[in-house]
Amino acid sequence: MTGHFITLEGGEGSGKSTQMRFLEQKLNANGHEVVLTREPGGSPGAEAVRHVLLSGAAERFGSEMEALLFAAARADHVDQVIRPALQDGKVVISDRFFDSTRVYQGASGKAGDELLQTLEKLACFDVWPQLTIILDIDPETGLSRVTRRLDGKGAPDRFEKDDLEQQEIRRAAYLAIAEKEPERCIVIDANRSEDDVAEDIWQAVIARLPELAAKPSRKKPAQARSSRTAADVKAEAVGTTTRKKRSGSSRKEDVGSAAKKPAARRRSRKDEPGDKA
Ligand code: ATM
Repeated sequence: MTGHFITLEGGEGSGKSTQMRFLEQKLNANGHEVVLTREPGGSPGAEAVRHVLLSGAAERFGSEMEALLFAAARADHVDQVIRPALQDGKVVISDRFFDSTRVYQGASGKAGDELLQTLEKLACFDVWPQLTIILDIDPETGLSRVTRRLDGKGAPDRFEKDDLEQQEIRRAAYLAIAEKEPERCIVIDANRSEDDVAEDIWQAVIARLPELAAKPSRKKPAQARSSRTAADVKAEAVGTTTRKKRSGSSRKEDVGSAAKKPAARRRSRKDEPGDKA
């Protein structure tokens, strides 16, 4: 896959949606085609599951059930939207991805690491973020931003209604992920002006993925560095063995045997391509 996959993560009110649009503009100005997407959702099937999750309909079944539903939505999103765009050489930026499940259903819920790792393997297979930008916000500041945003425009969703203590747990969980996976994650202080945050994000992107600072070369797509990093990070995160990627190799050759079955299943699907969020 010749594209690049960047995820944005953070607590409520951290400004992810605004910042992903700023980043899109910078990347477009550098000649890159960008797909903005989000989770839960991003494809028609996943958007249907988003509705169930954010309405709170699954809350009473517990965080493990919610984790399964988020993973089902993610599998569709990856298959229908993210993987095809990466295969086309685009830059995909997703507002939330599997770190949200680790934080919301894991750290601030009851879903265990083993379940979450299995779900990540099933849903993501060979699609792993090369860079995850964690927007770190003081929970009180974040919640007051959400309150201002919601003012008169509807009720908080299933997760926005959680209290300050939960938001503190989530913030700590994001920071712990960044500490554990520094090669994939970068933490940006989001308690500042939008412009300052946007500038730091851009500097982080071009430091980690320098090929994005230049115009894309149609003849020779920049690929080797990023796909190696993604595979390595995946192996580290989920404990699978990785094999060296050969040029022109099939997806089967990219990751360990534990993840081969879902690939065969997905290749046979005839679903409609997903939309952009
Ligand atoms: P947004 O508000 O960023 O659209 O996300 C919807 C909610 O879904 C978000 N909480 N709030 N507010 C976090 C939650 N969520 C999870 O709990 N687990 C997940 O895996 C994902 C992707 C989102």
